[in-house]
Amino acid sequence: MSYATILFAIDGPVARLTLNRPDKLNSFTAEMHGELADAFTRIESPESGARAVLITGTGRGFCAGQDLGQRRGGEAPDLGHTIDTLYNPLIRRMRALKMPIVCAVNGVAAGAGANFAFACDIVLAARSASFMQAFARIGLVPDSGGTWILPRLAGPARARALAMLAERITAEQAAAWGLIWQVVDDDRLAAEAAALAERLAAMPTRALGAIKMALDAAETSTLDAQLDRERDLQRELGRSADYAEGVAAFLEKRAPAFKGR
Ligand code: T3D
Repeated sequence: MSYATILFAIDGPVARLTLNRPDKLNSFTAEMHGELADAFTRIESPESGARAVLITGTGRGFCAGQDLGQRRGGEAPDLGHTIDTLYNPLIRRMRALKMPIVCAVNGVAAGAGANFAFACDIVLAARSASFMQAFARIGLVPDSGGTWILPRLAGPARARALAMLAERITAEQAAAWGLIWQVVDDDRLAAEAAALAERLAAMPTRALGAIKMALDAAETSTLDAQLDRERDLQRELGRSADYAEGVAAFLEKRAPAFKGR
């Protein structure tokens, strides 16, 4: 499938999605949002065979957020409209996707680009990469879930300073603050992220989707409600082919062959 602003391929069980506007640090345009939406529709299709997604960017940036060239001059734009129709559906879709999303942050991730990365399930970053909640520099509030995810990942004190000061932080700082999973050497990023996506794609997909859903739900649940949710999920997963295979493989002392069912 060929797109103008992203590269997209479903390679066996791994869907690879690469932002591809390197001269503008892969910043988001309406066209890119449309292409991402189309790619996610393909990934979600039961025929896709995808069981994990790998997201990265081309060139020296990961994503610099909204393309500000599209906001030049003229009348004040209705940003609520673009958030409502483009950014929020993208983040909601990523969080609802019933398979893990690995993000390989290859360079600067700024504005909505940073929060797009944080909406993925496991984030690796190149040692030279950086993160910036650029919004306050242009008079905006962190969007794409930034005000929700930052305090949860980094704690309220760091979230406030990150959002208000809009300073650029290193990948190592981001890892030390719990914003991302791991920093890897630049020349190892692509290989390590691909290996991680392939590893996740071979795991019991329904269980990974349930983990993702349960952890997100826990953010707004009581312990009581969460215990009930875990019971319900365990009941459902206990009837899955992958659970039967996992137990059989353990008892037979062999590697499991999960099918994502
Ligand atoms: O509008 C809505 O719909 C609401 C939604 C908003 C969501 C948002 O994301 S708001 C936040 C938007 N993003 C920013 O404010 C970040 C702007 N970019 C920067 O601050 C810096 O570029 C970086 C810190 C990301 C990287 O700095 P540096 O020095 O490494 O690179 P650079 O030289 O600034 O950028 C390289 C090129 O990319 C340059 O183009 P040129 O001069 O070589 O032709 C630059 O203009 C372009 N670029 C970088 N970011 C953007 C961009 N072009 C358009 N939009 C960008 N966001």
